[in-house]
Amino acid sequence: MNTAAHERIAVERAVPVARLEVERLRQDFPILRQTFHGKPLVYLDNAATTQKPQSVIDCEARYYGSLNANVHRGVHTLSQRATDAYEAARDAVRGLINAAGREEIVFVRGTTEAINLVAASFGQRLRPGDEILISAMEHHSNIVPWQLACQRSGASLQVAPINDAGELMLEQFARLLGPSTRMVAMTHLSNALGTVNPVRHIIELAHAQGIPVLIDGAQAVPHLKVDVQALDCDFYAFSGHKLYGPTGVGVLYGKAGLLDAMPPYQGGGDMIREVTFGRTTYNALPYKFEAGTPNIAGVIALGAAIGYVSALGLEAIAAHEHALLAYASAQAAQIAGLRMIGTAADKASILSFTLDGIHPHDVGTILDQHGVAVRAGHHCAMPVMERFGVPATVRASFALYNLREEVDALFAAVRAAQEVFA
Ligand code: C6P
Repeated sequence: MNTAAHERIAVERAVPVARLEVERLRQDFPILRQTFHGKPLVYLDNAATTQKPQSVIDCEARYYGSLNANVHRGVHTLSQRATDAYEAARDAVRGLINAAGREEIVFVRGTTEAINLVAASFGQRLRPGDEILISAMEHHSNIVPWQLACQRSGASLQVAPINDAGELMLEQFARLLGPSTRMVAMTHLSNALGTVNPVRHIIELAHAQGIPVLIDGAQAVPHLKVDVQALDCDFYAFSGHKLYGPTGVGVLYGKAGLLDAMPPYQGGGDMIREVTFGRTTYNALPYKFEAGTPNIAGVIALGAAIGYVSALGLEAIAAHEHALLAYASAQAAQIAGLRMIGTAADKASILSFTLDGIHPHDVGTILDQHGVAVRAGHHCAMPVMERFGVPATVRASFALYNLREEVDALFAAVRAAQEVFA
Protein backbone atom coordinates (compact mmCIF):
# COMPACT_ATOMS: atom_id res chain seq x y z
CA MET A 1 0.00 0.00 0.00
CA ASN A 2 1.36 3.46 -0.83
CA THR A 3 1.84 6.23 1.73
CA ALA A 4 -1.16 8.20 0.47
CA ALA A 5 -3.43 5.20 0.98
CA HIS A 6 -2.03 4.70 4.49
CA GLU A 7 -2.64 8.36 5.27
CA ARG A 8 -6.17 8.22 3.91
CA ILE A 9 -6.99 5.20 6.06
CA ALA A 10 -5.44 6.88 9.11
CA VAL A 11 -7.60 9.97 8.51
CA GLU A 12 -10.73 7.87 7.97
CA ARG A 13 -10.09 6.03 11.25
CA ALA A 14 -9.54 9.29 13.09
CA VAL A 15 -12.95 10.66 12.05
CA PRO A 16 -15.34 9.87 14.92
CA VAL A 17 -18.50 8.06 13.94
CA ALA A 18 -21.58 10.09 14.82
CA ARG A 19 -23.81 8.54 17.47
CA LEU A 20 -27.36 7.77 16.46
CA GLU A 21 -30.02 9.52 18.48
CA VAL A 22 -32.09 6.39 18.56
CA GLU A 23 -34.94 7.61 20.80
CA ARG A 24 -35.50 10.49 18.40
CA LEU A 25 -35.16 8.32 15.30
CA ARG A 26 -37.79 5.92 16.59
CA GLN A 27 -40.33 8.73 16.14
CA ASP A 28 -39.76 8.38 12.40
CA PHE A 29 -41.18 4.82 12.46
CA PRO A 30 -44.92 4.95 13.21
CA ILE A 31 -45.31 1.17 13.43
CA LEU A 32 -43.08 1.07 16.52
CA ARG A 33 -45.71 2.95 18.54
CA GLN A 34 -47.92 -0.12 18.69
CA THR A 35 -48.47 -2.51 21.54
CA PHE A 36 -49.09 -6.24 21.30
CA HIS A 37 -50.60 -8.34 24.10
CA GLY A 38 -50.46 -5.21 26.23
CA LYS A 39 -46.70 -4.79 25.73
CA PRO A 40 -44.83 -2.28 23.56
CA LEU A 41 -43.67 -3.80 20.31
CA VAL A 42 -40.03 -4.89 20.44
CA TYR A 43 -39.31 -5.50 16.79
CA LEU A 44 -36.29 -7.75 16.40
CA ASP A 45 -37.16 -9.38 13.08
CA ASN A 46 -35.27 -6.90 10.96
CA ALA A 47 -33.40 -9.52 8.93
CA ALA A 48 -36.79 -10.63 7.59
CA THR A 49 -37.82 -7.08 6.80
CA THR A 50 -37.21 -3.65 8.32
CA GLN A 51 -39.85 -1.12 9.32
CA LYS A 52 -40.30 1.99 7.20
CA PRO A 53 -39.70 5.60 8.21
CA GLN A 54 -42.47 8.12 7.60
CA SER A 55 -40.44 9.68 4.76
CA VAL A 56 -40.58 6.41 2.81
CA ILE A 57 -44.29 5.92 3.53
CA ASP A 58 -44.99 9.52 2.49
CA CYS A 59 -42.88 9.16 -0.65
CA GLU A 60 -44.91 6.22 -1.88
CA ALA A 61 -48.21 8.00 -1.11
CA ARG A 62 -46.95 11.20 -2.79
CA TYR A 63 -46.06 9.23 -5.89
CA TYR A 64 -49.60 7.92 -6.28
CA GLY A 65 -51.10 11.27 -5.26
CA SER A 66 -49.19 13.48 -7.67
CA LEU A 67 -46.75 11.64 -9.90
CA ASN A 68 -48.29 8.37 -11.07
CA ALA A 69 -47.60 7.64 -14.75
CA ASN A 70 -45.73 4.96 -16.63
CA VAL A 71 -42.01 5.54 -17.10
CA HIS A 72 -39.95 5.77 -20.32
CA ARG A 73 -43.12 5.73 -22.39
CA GLY A 74 -44.95 9.03 -22.38
CA VAL A 75 -44.24 12.41 -23.90
CA HIS A 76 -46.61 14.02 -21.42
CA THR A 77 -45.24 15.95 -18.46
CA LEU A 78 -46.49 13.53 -15.82
CA SER A 79 -44.71 10.61 -17.45
CA GLN A 80 -41.54 12.62 -17.76
CA ARG A 81 -41.70 13.57 -14.08
CA ALA A 82 -42.27 9.94 -13.08
CA THR A 83 -39.35 8.92 -15.29
CA ASP A 84 -37.11 11.57 -13.73
CA ALA A 85 -37.98 10.42 -10.21
CA TYR A 86 -37.46 6.76 -11.17
CA GLU A 87 -34.07 7.49 -12.72
CA ALA A 88 -33.07 9.67 -9.75
CA ALA A 89 -33.56 6.59 -7.57
CA ARG A 90 -31.15 4.71 -9.84
CA ASP A 91 -28.60 7.46 -9.23
CA ALA A 92 -29.20 7.12 -5.47
CA VAL A 93 -28.52 3.37 -5.65
CA ARG A 94 -25.41 3.98 -7.73
CA GLY A 95 -24.14 6.38 -5.09
CA LEU A 96 -25.03 4.06 -2.20
CA ILE A 97 -22.89 1.18 -3.48
CA ASN A 98 -20.45 3.34 -5.49
CA ALA A 99 -21.07 1.65 -8.83
CA ALA A 100 -19.05 3.08 -11.70
CA GLY A 101 -22.09 3.75 -13.87
CA ARG A 102 -25.89 4.04 -13.60
CA GLU A 103 -26.27 1.49 -16.43
CA GLU A 104 -24.92 -1.09 -13.98
CA ILE A 105 -27.97 -0.74 -11.71
CA VAL A 106 -30.88 -2.99 -12.68
CA PHE A 107 -34.15 -2.75 -10.75
CA VAL A 108 -35.70 -6.11 -9.93
CA ARG A 109 -38.20 -7.43 -7.37
CA GLY A 110 -35.57 -8.26 -4.77
CA THR A 111 -32.44 -10.27 -4.07
CA THR A 112 -34.19 -13.46 -5.14
CA GLU A 113 -35.00 -12.11 -8.57
CA ALA A 114 -31.54 -10.57 -8.95
CA ILE A 115 -29.85 -13.93 -8.39
CA ASN A 116 -32.37 -15.73 -10.60
CA LEU A 117 -31.63 -13.20 -13.33
CA VAL A 118 -27.90 -13.95 -13.25
CA ALA A 119 -28.37 -17.71 -12.89
CA ALA A 120 -30.80 -17.78 -15.84
CA SER A 121 -28.98 -15.35 -18.12
CA PHE A 122 -25.29 -15.84 -17.33
CA GLY A 123 -26.23 -19.49 -16.75
CA GLN A 124 -26.92 -19.92 -20.47
CA ARG A 125 -23.19 -20.22 -21.05
CA LEU A 126 -22.87 -23.17 -18.63
CA ARG A 127 -21.92 -26.53 -20.13
CA PRO A 128 -21.73 -30.09 -18.76
CA GLY A 129 -18.74 -30.37 -16.45
CA ASP A 130 -18.82 -26.68 -15.44
CA GLU A 131 -19.08 -25.82 -11.75
CA ILE A 132 -20.76 -23.17 -9.66
CA LEU A 133 -19.16 -22.64 -6.25
CA ILE A 134 -21.29 -21.47 -3.31
CA SER A 135 -20.87 -21.75 0.47
CA ALA A 136 -22.63 -23.89 3.07
CA MET A 137 -24.19 -20.79 4.65
CA GLU A 138 -26.26 -19.63 1.67
CA HIS A 139 -29.90 -18.60 1.76
CA HIS A 140 -32.11 -20.74 -0.49
CA SER A 141 -32.16 -17.79 -2.91
CA ASN A 142 -28.48 -18.34 -3.59
CA ILE A 143 -28.80 -22.13 -3.89
CA VAL A 144 -31.95 -22.99 -5.81
CA PRO A 145 -31.44 -20.67 -8.84
CA TRP A 146 -28.00 -22.26 -9.33
CA GLN A 147 -29.43 -25.75 -8.96
CA LEU A 148 -31.93 -24.89 -11.68
CA ALA A 149 -29.13 -23.55 -13.90
CA CYS A 150 -27.14 -26.73 -13.27
CA GLN A 151 -30.13 -28.91 -14.13
CA ARG A 152 -30.61 -27.04 -17.39
CA SER A 153 -26.94 -27.17 -18.40
CA GLY A 154 -25.37 -30.28 -16.88
CA ALA A 155 -23.12 -28.15 -14.67
CA SER A 156 -22.71 -29.05 -10.98
CA LEU A 157 -22.96 -27.19 -7.69
CA GLN A 158 -19.91 -27.21 -5.40
CA VAL A 159 -20.24 -26.18 -1.76
CA ALA A 160 -17.44 -24.70 0.35
CA PRO A 161 -17.80 -25.85 3.98
CA ILE A 162 -18.13 -23.74 7.13
CA ASN A 163 -16.55 -24.41 10.53
CA ASP A 164 -18.27 -24.77 13.92
CA ALA A 165 -18.24 -21.01 14.40
CA GLY A 166 -20.11 -20.57 11.13
CA GLU A 167 -17.13 -19.15 9.23
CA LEU A 168 -16.22 -20.03 5.68
CA MET A 169 -13.29 -22.48 5.58
CA LEU A 170 -11.08 -20.47 3.27
CA GLU A 171 -8.53 -23.16 2.46
CA GLN A 172 -11.23 -25.58 1.38
CA PHE A 173 -12.89 -22.79 -0.56
CA ALA A 174 -9.62 -22.03 -2.39
CA ARG A 175 -9.15 -25.72 -3.15
CA LEU A 176 -12.62 -25.93 -4.72
CA LEU A 177 -11.80 -23.09 -7.12
CA GLY A 178 -10.50 -24.51 -10.37
CA PRO A 179 -10.54 -24.48 -14.15
CA SER A 180 -14.14 -25.77 -14.22
CA THR A 181 -15.49 -23.05 -11.89
CA ARG A 182 -17.63 -20.63 -13.87
CA MET A 183 -19.03 -18.56 -11.00
CA VAL A 184 -18.60 -18.04 -7.27
CA ALA A 185 -21.86 -17.04 -5.56
CA MET A 186 -21.53 -16.10 -1.92
CA THR A 187 -23.39 -14.26 0.78
CA HIS A 188 -21.81 -11.13 2.23
CA LEU A 189 -23.59 -11.54 5.58
CA SER A 190 -25.32 -14.79 6.58
CA ASN A 191 -28.97 -14.31 7.54
CA ALA A 192 -28.94 -17.44 9.71
CA LEU A 193 -25.60 -16.97 11.50
CA GLY A 194 -24.67 -13.30 11.27
CA THR A 195 -21.26 -14.20 9.80
CA VAL A 196 -19.65 -11.47 7.72
CA ASN A 197 -17.66 -13.14 4.96
CA PRO A 198 -14.28 -11.80 3.86
CA VAL A 199 -15.70 -11.09 0.44
CA ARG A 200 -12.82 -8.90 -0.75
CA HIS A 201 -10.42 -11.80 -0.19
CA ILE A 202 -12.84 -14.31 -1.73
CA ILE A 203 -13.15 -12.13 -4.83
CA GLU A 204 -9.36 -11.81 -5.11
CA LEU A 205 -8.97 -15.59 -4.94
CA ALA A 206 -11.62 -16.13 -7.61
CA HIS A 207 -10.36 -13.36 -9.88
CA ALA A 208 -6.83 -14.77 -9.73
CA GLN A 209 -8.31 -17.64 -11.73
CA GLY A 210 -10.50 -15.46 -13.93
CA ILE A 211 -13.74 -16.51 -12.18
CA PRO A 212 -16.54 -13.95 -11.74
CA VAL A 213 -18.18 -13.49 -8.33
CA LEU A 214 -21.76 -12.73 -7.35
CA ILE A 215 -22.31 -11.41 -3.84
CA ASP A 216 -25.68 -11.83 -2.12
CA GLY A 217 -25.86 -8.56 -0.23
CA ALA A 218 -29.43 -8.91 1.09
CA GLN A 219 -28.29 -8.69 4.70
CA ALA A 220 -25.14 -6.64 4.20
CA VAL A 221 -26.41 -3.47 2.53
CA PRO A 222 -28.48 -2.32 5.55
CA HIS A 223 -25.63 -2.92 7.99
CA LEU A 224 -22.30 -2.31 6.25
CA LYS A 225 -20.88 0.33 3.95
CA VAL A 226 -20.69 -1.48 0.60
CA ASP A 227 -18.46 -0.27 -2.22
CA VAL A 228 -18.77 -2.52 -5.26
CA GLN A 229 -15.74 -0.96 -6.95
CA ALA A 230 -13.52 -1.46 -3.91
CA LEU A 231 -14.80 -5.04 -3.59
CA ASP A 232 -14.41 -5.51 -7.35
CA CYS A 233 -17.37 -7.94 -7.32
CA ASP A 234 -18.95 -8.75 -10.67
CA PHE A 235 -22.53 -8.88 -9.42
CA TYR A 236 -24.11 -7.65 -6.19
CA ALA A 237 -27.74 -8.31 -5.22
CA PHE A 238 -29.92 -6.73 -2.54
CA SER A 239 -33.52 -6.01 -1.53
CA GLY A 240 -35.15 -2.66 -0.79
CA HIS A 241 -37.32 -3.94 2.04
CA LYS A 242 -34.37 -4.85 4.28
CA LEU A 243 -33.04 -1.32 3.81
CA TYR A 244 -36.10 0.49 5.24
CA GLY A 245 -37.63 0.64 1.74
CA PRO A 246 -40.70 -1.05 0.27
CA THR A 247 -41.18 -4.72 -0.56
CA GLY A 248 -41.19 -5.80 -4.19
CA VAL A 249 -38.15 -3.81 -5.24
CA GLY A 250 -34.49 -4.73 -5.27
CA VAL A 251 -31.28 -4.22 -7.13
CA LEU A 252 -28.92 -6.19 -9.27
CA TYR A 253 -25.57 -4.48 -9.72
CA GLY A 254 -23.48 -5.96 -12.52
CA LYS A 255 -20.32 -4.81 -14.22
CA ALA A 256 -21.34 -3.23 -17.50
CA GLY A 257 -19.16 -5.49 -19.64
CA LEU A 258 -20.68 -8.63 -18.15
CA LEU A 259 -24.28 -7.39 -18.29
CA ASP A 260 -23.76 -6.28 -21.86
CA ALA A 261 -22.62 -9.73 -22.91
CA MET A 262 -25.54 -11.50 -21.19
CA PRO A 263 -28.82 -12.33 -22.94
CA PRO A 264 -32.06 -10.77 -21.59
CA TYR A 265 -33.72 -12.48 -18.65
CA GLN A 266 -37.30 -11.66 -19.60
CA GLY A 267 -38.85 -10.30 -22.77
CA GLY A 268 -41.46 -7.56 -23.01
CA GLY A 269 -41.96 -3.83 -23.16
CA ASP A 270 -39.12 -1.37 -22.54
CA MET A 271 -36.34 -3.96 -22.92
CA ILE A 272 -36.43 -3.74 -26.72
CA ARG A 273 -35.03 -1.39 -29.33
CA GLU A 274 -36.95 -2.79 -32.31
CA VAL A 275 -39.39 -5.67 -32.69
CA THR A 276 -40.54 -7.45 -35.82
CA PHE A 277 -42.02 -10.93 -35.99
CA GLY A 278 -38.74 -12.12 -37.39
CA ARG A 279 -36.29 -10.51 -35.02
CA THR A 280 -35.94 -8.30 -31.95
CA THR A 281 -33.05 -6.09 -30.97
CA TYR A 282 -32.58 -5.11 -27.36
CA ASN A 283 -32.45 -1.86 -25.47
CA ALA A 284 -29.25 -0.52 -23.91
CA LEU A 285 -28.28 -1.30 -20.31
CA PRO A 286 -29.88 -1.35 -17.81
CA TYR A 287 -33.22 -1.38 -19.65
CA LYS A 288 -32.41 -4.64 -21.44
CA PHE A 289 -33.02 -6.31 -18.06
CA GLU A 290 -36.11 -4.31 -17.03
CA ALA A 291 -38.95 -5.86 -19.05
CA GLY A 292 -42.47 -4.58 -18.46
CA THR A 293 -43.77 -1.83 -16.20
CA PRO A 294 -41.55 -1.81 -13.13
CA ASN A 295 -42.48 -1.17 -9.50
CA ILE A 296 -42.22 2.59 -10.07
CA ALA A 297 -43.54 3.67 -6.68
CA GLY A 298 -41.32 1.11 -4.97
CA VAL A 299 -38.21 2.23 -6.79
CA ILE A 300 -38.84 5.89 -5.98
CA ALA A 301 -39.53 5.06 -2.33
CA LEU A 302 -36.33 2.99 -2.24
CA GLY A 303 -34.60 6.20 -3.27
CA ALA A 304 -36.19 7.87 -0.23
CA ALA A 305 -34.99 5.02 2.02
CA ILE A 306 -31.47 5.45 0.70
CA GLY A 307 -31.75 9.16 1.45
CA TYR A 308 -32.80 8.31 5.01
CA VAL A 309 -29.94 5.92 5.81
CA SER A 310 -27.39 8.05 3.98
CA ALA A 311 -28.30 11.08 6.09
CA LEU A 312 -27.64 9.02 9.24
CA GLY A 313 -24.51 7.40 7.78
CA LEU A 314 -24.02 3.68 7.41
CA GLU A 315 -20.93 3.84 9.62
CA ALA A 316 -23.03 5.27 12.45
CA ILE A 317 -25.76 2.66 11.90
CA ALA A 318 -23.16 -0.12 11.87
CA ALA A 319 -21.53 1.16 15.08
CA HIS A 320 -24.89 1.30 16.88
CA GLU A 321 -25.89 -2.20 15.75
CA HIS A 322 -22.47 -3.57 16.61
CA ALA A 323 -22.82 -2.28 20.16
CA LEU A 324 -26.30 -3.83 20.42
CA LEU A 325 -25.03 -7.18 19.13
CA ALA A 326 -22.16 -7.16 21.64
CA TYR A 327 -24.56 -6.29 24.48
CA ALA A 328 -26.99 -9.03 23.40
CA SER A 329 -24.21 -11.62 22.96
CA ALA A 330 -22.96 -10.91 26.49
CA GLN A 331 -26.46 -11.39 27.88
CA ALA A 332 -26.97 -14.58 25.88
CA ALA A 333 -23.77 -15.99 27.37
CA GLN A 334 -25.30 -15.64 30.87
CA ILE A 335 -28.29 -17.85 30.07
CA ALA A 336 -27.93 -21.51 30.99
CA GLY A 337 -29.12 -23.82 28.23
CA LEU A 338 -28.77 -21.21 25.49
CA ARG A 339 -26.71 -22.37 22.54
CA MET A 340 -25.55 -19.68 20.16
CA ILE A 341 -25.61 -20.75 16.50
CA GLY A 342 -23.01 -18.62 14.73
CA THR A 343 -20.03 -17.39 16.73
CA ALA A 344 -17.85 -16.04 13.92
CA ALA A 345 -15.16 -13.51 14.80
CA ASP A 346 -16.72 -11.09 12.31
CA LYS A 347 -20.47 -10.84 12.85
CA ALA A 348 -23.16 -8.23 12.33
CA SER A 349 -26.72 -7.57 13.46
CA ILE A 350 -27.89 -11.18 13.91
CA LEU A 351 -28.14 -13.36 17.00
CA SER A 352 -29.31 -16.92 16.33
CA PHE A 353 -29.77 -19.38 19.18
CA THR A 354 -31.58 -22.42 20.56
CA LEU A 355 -32.75 -23.16 24.10
CA ASP A 356 -32.30 -26.64 25.54
CA GLY A 357 -35.55 -28.60 25.60
CA ILE A 358 -37.72 -25.93 23.95
CA HIS A 359 -38.56 -25.89 20.26
CA PRO A 360 -37.66 -22.53 18.67
CA HIS A 361 -41.26 -22.12 17.48
CA ASP A 362 -42.46 -22.34 21.10
CA VAL A 363 -39.84 -19.80 22.13
CA GLY A 364 -41.00 -17.49 19.33
CA THR A 365 -44.63 -17.84 20.41
CA ILE A 366 -43.85 -17.04 24.05
CA LEU A 367 -41.66 -14.09 23.06
CA ASP A 368 -44.56 -12.77 21.01
CA GLN A 369 -46.74 -12.83 24.14
CA HIS A 370 -44.17 -10.44 25.64
CA GLY A 371 -44.37 -8.14 22.63
CA VAL A 372 -41.03 -9.36 21.27
CA ALA A 373 -41.07 -10.15 17.53
CA VAL A 374 -38.29 -12.51 16.42
CA ARG A 375 -38.08 -15.10 13.67
CA ALA A 376 -38.13 -18.76 14.65
CA GLY A 377 -37.48 -21.29 11.91
CA HIS A 378 -34.89 -22.35 9.37
CA HIS A 379 -34.57 -18.82 7.97
CA CYS A 380 -34.67 -20.16 4.39
CA ALA A 381 -31.25 -21.66 5.07
CA MET A 382 -32.04 -25.32 5.73
CA PRO A 383 -28.49 -26.53 4.96
CA VAL A 384 -27.23 -24.26 7.77
CA MET A 385 -29.66 -25.90 10.20
CA GLU A 386 -28.45 -29.31 9.05
CA ARG A 387 -24.80 -28.26 9.49
CA PHE A 388 -25.47 -27.37 13.13
CA GLY A 389 -27.81 -30.31 13.77
CA VAL A 390 -30.82 -28.19 14.75
CA PRO A 391 -34.30 -28.09 13.20
CA ALA A 392 -34.55 -24.33 13.58
CA THR A 393 -33.23 -21.40 15.60
CA VAL A 394 -34.62 -18.34 17.30
CA ARG A 395 -33.22 -15.30 15.54
CA ALA A 396 -33.11 -11.76 16.89
CA SER A 397 -31.91 -9.24 14.33
CA PHE A 398 -31.18 -5.59 14.94
CA ALA A 399 -31.79 -2.35 13.10
CA LEU A 400 -30.94 1.29 13.58
CA TYR A 401 -34.01 1.93 15.79
CA ASN A 402 -33.40 -0.83 18.36
CA LEU A 403 -32.53 0.01 21.95
CA ARG A 404 -30.55 -1.70 24.71
CA GLU A 405 -33.81 -1.83 26.68
CA GLU A 406 -35.24 -3.96 23.89
CA VAL A 407 -32.35 -6.40 24.25
CA ASP A 408 -33.22 -6.55 27.97
CA ALA A 409 -36.86 -7.22 27.04
CA LEU A 410 -35.76 -10.03 24.71
CA PHE A 411 -33.80 -11.82 27.42
CA ALA A 412 -36.47 -11.26 30.08
CA ALA A 413 -38.87 -13.00 27.68
CA VAL A 414 -36.33 -15.77 27.02
CA ARG A 415 -36.09 -16.39 30.77
CA ALA A 416 -39.88 -16.42 31.00
CA ALA A 417 -39.98 -19.05 28.23
CA GLN A 418 -37.50 -21.17 30.15
CA GLU A 419 -39.68 -20.92 33.26
CA VAL A 420 -42.75 -22.08 31.32
CA PHE A 421 -40.87 -25.21 30.24
CA ALA A 422 -38.95 -25.77 33.50
N1 C6P B 1 -33.98 -13.34 4.06
C1 C6P B 1 -34.82 -13.66 6.30
O1 C6P B 1 -35.71 -13.65 7.16
P1 C6P B 1 -35.77 -11.47 -0.80
O2 C6P B 1 -36.78 -12.39 -0.19
O3 C6P B 1 -35.63 -11.67 -2.28
O4 C6P B 1 -35.95 -10.04 -0.41
O5 C6P B 1 -34.35 -11.84 -0.13
C2 C6P B 1 -33.89 -13.16 -0.19
C3 C6P B 1 -32.66 -13.32 0.63
C4 C6P B 1 -31.47 -13.62 0.00
N2 C6P B 1 -30.32 -13.72 0.68
C5 C6P B 1 -30.26 -13.53 2.00
C6 C6P B 1 -28.95 -13.62 2.71
C7 C6P B 1 -31.44 -13.24 2.71
O6 C6P B 1 -31.38 -13.06 4.03
C8 C6P B 1 -32.67 -13.15 2.01
C9 C6P B 1 -33.95 -12.92 2.74
C10 C6P B 1 -35.13 -13.13 4.91
O7 C6P B 1 -33.68 -14.04 6.55
C11 C6P B 1 -36.40 -13.71 4.38
S1 C6P B 1 -36.28 -15.42 4.05
